[in-house]
Amino acid sequence: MAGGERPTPSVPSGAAACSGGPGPSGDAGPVGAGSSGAAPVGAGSSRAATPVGVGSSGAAGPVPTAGSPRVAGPVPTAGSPRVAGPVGLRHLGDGERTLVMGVVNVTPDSFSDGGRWFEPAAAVAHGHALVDQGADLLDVGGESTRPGAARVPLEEELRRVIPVVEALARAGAAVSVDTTRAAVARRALDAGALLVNDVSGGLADDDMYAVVAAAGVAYVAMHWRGHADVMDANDVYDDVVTDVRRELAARVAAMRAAGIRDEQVVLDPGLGFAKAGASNWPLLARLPELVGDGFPVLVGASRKRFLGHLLAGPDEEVVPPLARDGATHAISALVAAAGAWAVRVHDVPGTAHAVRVATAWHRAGGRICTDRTVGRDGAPAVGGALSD
Ligand code: PMM
Repeated sequence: MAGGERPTPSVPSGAAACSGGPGPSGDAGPVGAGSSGAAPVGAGSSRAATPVGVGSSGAAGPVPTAGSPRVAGPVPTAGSPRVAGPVGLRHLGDGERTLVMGVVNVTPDSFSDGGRWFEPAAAVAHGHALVDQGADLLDVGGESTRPGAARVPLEEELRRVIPVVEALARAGAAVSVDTTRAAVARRALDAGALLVNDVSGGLADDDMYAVVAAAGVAYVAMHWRGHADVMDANDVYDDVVTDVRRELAARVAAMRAAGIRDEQVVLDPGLGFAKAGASNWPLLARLPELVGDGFPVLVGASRKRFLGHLLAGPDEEVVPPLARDGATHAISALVAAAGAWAVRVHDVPGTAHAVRVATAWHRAGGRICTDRTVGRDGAPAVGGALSD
């Protein structure tokens, strides 16, 4: 197993991420270069929250750096050519641009578009429309993960997802399957999917890693602390960024042990999952820390609740999902500028523009960096800064 041969270097804290100006094509130094040698900020924090309804997620250190020298380094930059995509997807995009993953929810009850693409023909037509609008990838899912949602039986998930994956893949689209079930992943890969997007990071189905390892395909491991019925109760963190990185590190260790190679792995901070509101913002503001861990990063902020709360007017009425696209575009530009590999969104045209803005920003020498300092108690002070 290639992954098992790799050392697990310490992770740059990101605290010095503003130093040095990256060139538009500036490759990072070797793996682990730029690490101050100090222990990662906040690593080893003793107060780990206990997720509800999930077994121990492990208490490893922050995410081990991936082996590729093209992705390591302390200064994540916009649309960075340093962030190679996962295996099987490197033909997408121009290598410098954050990719746009368009959402195809074949569900009656997803929070922002539930029911609109529930019929297979409508879902396939929607997928084609998203590609025409600029989507690089299509993420097909058959189970809503909105807070409180009930689980869908396996056979029903298969019935919803497989024909849509098959039709879109046959037409030449790069298709991802959004599932926590190994059996669905297996069937979707047989039907032509190139990537498995697992919001549970492998915690929901013990067979998932074996399927992904055997297929050798790209795999998104999202930060997750339990199914939709319990996730809001799990929004308990000491320092959310450090805790999420530590829990993702445990997933990386488990993936390596199961034979999944680093080049297959994409990590995702899991916005909105066990992050009801305020917890989402540090994960965005300090995204360079996760990007700096060396794996491609996917961000799924699209139309999520925390944006509805952000945009609420004086009456405090939460803005509905379809009115959250402008905020989603802004986040897409920011995380693209911070080095995200891809953004998962419902509204593709605006996001395609947003990531192009980020690429232009990067090519002109702009960068986003963290500007955090370490508090007296050793905890990081949350903060992000834009600089150009
Ligand atoms: N969010 C949703 C579904 N799948 N997958 C990843 N990797 N990351 C996410 O943030 C994510 C996801 C929920 O959104 P939806 O109900 O609109 O699909």
